[in-house]
Amino acid sequence: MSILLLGKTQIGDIFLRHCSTRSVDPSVVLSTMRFSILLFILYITVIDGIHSDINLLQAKCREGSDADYELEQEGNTFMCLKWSFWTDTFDRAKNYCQFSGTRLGVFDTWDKMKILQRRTRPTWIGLDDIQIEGRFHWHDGQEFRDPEFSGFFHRYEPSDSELMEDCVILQGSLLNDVPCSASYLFVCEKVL
Ligand SMILES: [Ca+2]
Ligand SMILES: [Ca+2]
Repeated sequence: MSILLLGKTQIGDIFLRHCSTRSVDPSVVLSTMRFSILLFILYITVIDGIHSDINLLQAKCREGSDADYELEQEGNTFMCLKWSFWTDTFDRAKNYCQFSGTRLGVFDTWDKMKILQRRTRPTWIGLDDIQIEGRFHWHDGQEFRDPEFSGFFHRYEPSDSELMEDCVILQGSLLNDVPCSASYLFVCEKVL
């Protein structure tokens, strides 16, 4: 409180006396203080910007009639996802997502795979080789190519076992192709 009662000149005098008794150059101290304040303002501005971007994505993720979509983050990657709590065939799961204007989840980077791997139960994702055997496509149209996506599947998968495995699930921590007629949980992705 007593500091508030001091005038600007008195504060300046105290500062100069403090510097001279400690043999410190006042201009160096002042420029260091100015630099620190600038850094602090910059930090606050950046953090504030990041928070408002996340809030914007969160709002976009939850807009619409289906309120079950949640924003999930891994590093700089954000995905807007809805995890089913019931099982269904691949086609029915795909149709369910499309009916809500979304798609089966496309997990085409390791950050996205890390989001998928938070789930432990087998789950359909947006990847299949239904059209051409052996050529998998993500449900954003992108082809699944090696070596770009090497390591996404389990060892010795995709196996197309008994020539009838065209749809992909998360199984354990990696992917496996299985018959599309099987029933699993699934994940829809709203593109932000
Ligand atoms: Ca196949
Ligand atoms: Ca397989």
